[in-house]
Amino acid sequence: MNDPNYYADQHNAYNKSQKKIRVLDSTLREGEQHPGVTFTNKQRIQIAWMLDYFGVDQIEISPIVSRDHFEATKTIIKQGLKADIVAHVRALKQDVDVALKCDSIWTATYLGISDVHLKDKLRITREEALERAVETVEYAKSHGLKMRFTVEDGSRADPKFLIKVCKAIEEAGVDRISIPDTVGIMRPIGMYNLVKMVRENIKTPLDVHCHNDIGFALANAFAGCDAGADQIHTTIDGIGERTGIPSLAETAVALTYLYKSPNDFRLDMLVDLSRLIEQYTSIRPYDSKPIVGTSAYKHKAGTHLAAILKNPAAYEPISPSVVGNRRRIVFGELAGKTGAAYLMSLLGLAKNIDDAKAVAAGLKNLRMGDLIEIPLEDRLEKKIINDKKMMKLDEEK
Ligand code: HCA
Ligand code: CU
Repeated sequence: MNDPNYYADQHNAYNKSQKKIRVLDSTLREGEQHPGVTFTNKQRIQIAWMLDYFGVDQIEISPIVSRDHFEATKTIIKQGLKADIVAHVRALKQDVDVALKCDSIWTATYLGISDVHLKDKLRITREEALERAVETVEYAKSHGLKMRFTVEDGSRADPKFLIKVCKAIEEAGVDRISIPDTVGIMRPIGMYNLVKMVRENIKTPLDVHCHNDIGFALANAFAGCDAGADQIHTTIDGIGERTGIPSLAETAVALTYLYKSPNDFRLDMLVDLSRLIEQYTSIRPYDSKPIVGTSAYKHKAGTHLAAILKNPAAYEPISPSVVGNRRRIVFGELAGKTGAAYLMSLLGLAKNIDDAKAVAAGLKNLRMGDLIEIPLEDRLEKKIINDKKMMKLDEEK
C-alpha cells in the first residue's frame, strides 16, 4: 500500500456517485457584495481570464449594478472564453434586456420566494411571484437566452410553493435552477433533503449556492451534490455577502481529491488567485485558511517535524506544490531534537545527538516562541530521506 490516503479514499468512496460536478465562480458578482470589495474593470477582466484559465465552468457577473459593471460584462463576454459568462440580474424583463444588451448567451435571474422575502422585501403575493418567475423565464427563452433561475431564500420557503415554482419554470423552459441557502441556515443533511426533494420533482439541472453564516457552506454544497445537484457556486477565498460562500480553492480541491470528479482544473493557480484578490481588495485571508493560507503547510511540533523530514505525507493530505502553496517548517520551543538537528545541518554544523538535544533544550529555555521559518521544498525531501546520518539520529531516539 503506497498511497497514504488509500483507506481514507475508501471511506470517502462509500455511496459516492462518480458524476462530474461543475463549478460556477461568482467572485465578480457575489464576491463584489463583500464589504470592502470593488474591482476596476481591468481587474474584472483579468479575474475572468484567470478563472477561465483555471478551468471553472461558469463565471457570474452582474451587469445591472453600474455602468462599469455593464461594460465589464460586455467586454468579458467578447473575450470568447471557454467558461460560460452568466449575467446575473433580477427577475424583471427590464433586467433581462440589460443582459441581452451585453450580448449574453447565459443569464441568471433571482426572485425571493420565502414568505419573509415575498411579504417584507418584495411586497408581492405568492401568485404574483409565480407569475413573475414564469414570465421572466418565458421572456428570456423567447429571446434565445440560456437561463438559470434562482429561487432565492429557497431553504426557508414553503416546500410546496418551492416545488410549484420549480415546476412552472421548468415548463417554461428554464435551463438550470439554483437552490440557494441564502442565509446559511442549513445543516448538511438538511441541504441534502432539500435538494433531494427538488430532484425528485423536477429534471432540470441544479446549482447549489450555500452561504456560510454558521460555517457549513462547503459541507452543505457537497451534501446538495450528493442529493443530485451538479454545480457548486464559489468565489475566490469565499468572499461574498456577510460571511460568503464556499471558496474556489476548497471546492476545487475537494472535487478533485475527495469526490474524484473529472475536471481540468489548474490547481496550482489556487494560491496565486487568492493572492490576486488580496492585492485587489486588501482583504488578507486568515493564516490557517485551508489550501491557500500561509499556515496551511507549516509544520511546527517536534514530532511533526521529525515525520515531515522523512515523509511530508505523514502530516499533509496533498502536497503544497499541487495547489501552488509552499511547505515551511517552524523552529522554536517545540522543534525537538530532530528539528534542532535539521536546523544545525542547514547552518553547516556537524550533527550529533547530544548537540541536537542541547540546541532543542536551548530553544525551549529561550521561551521566545517561534524563532524562524524555513521552506522545505519537495526536492529537498529526497535528499533528506537519503541522509543516512539523519536516519541514524532518529534510530537513536
Ligand atoms: C443575491 C442572492 C443570492 C443569489 C444566489 C443565486 C443568494 O445576493 O442576489 O443566484 O444562485 O444567496 O440567494 O446570492
Ligand atoms: Cu448569495
